[in-house]
Amino acid sequence: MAALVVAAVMEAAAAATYTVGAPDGLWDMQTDYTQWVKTKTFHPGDKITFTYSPELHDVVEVTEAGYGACSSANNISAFRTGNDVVALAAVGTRYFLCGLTGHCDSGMKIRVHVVAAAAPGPDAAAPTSAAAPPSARCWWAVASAEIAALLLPRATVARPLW
Ligand SMILES: [Cu+2]
Repeated sequence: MAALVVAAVMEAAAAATYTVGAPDGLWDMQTDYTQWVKTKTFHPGDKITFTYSPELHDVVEVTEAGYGACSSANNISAFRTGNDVVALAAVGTRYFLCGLTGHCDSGMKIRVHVVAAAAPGPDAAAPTSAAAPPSARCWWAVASAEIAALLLPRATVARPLW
């Protein structure tokens, strides 16, 4: 039973890969990424894929300040293959934008919150080991039972039916 529960939790926590903007868009100038991320919950181990035409766009990972200012001047990393897979390795917030002039200002930016996977609940409380001590047999109960056992046959014998 415990193994089944663990397996179920592992299944629920399996890493996922999300294509940014999909299914209604991709990495483009039309998609509302604020809306898109609201439909997802990102956990460490998940990946996001930016799919786009490298002639039209790129992907730059930036700091929060860079995200706010639409500036890739102090970028963390840059991608431009058109099919860029980014691993969300740890809890935290990641910021990406398109580095082409004007694209970020037009909304081509995304902020991804990576949150811890729901932890399995605390282990069920171990069954209490404070079992009631074995009930002591009262000496008087034992004694009276033995006395009765001794007396009963004699009583029977002592009263022949003739
Ligand atoms: Cu662009």
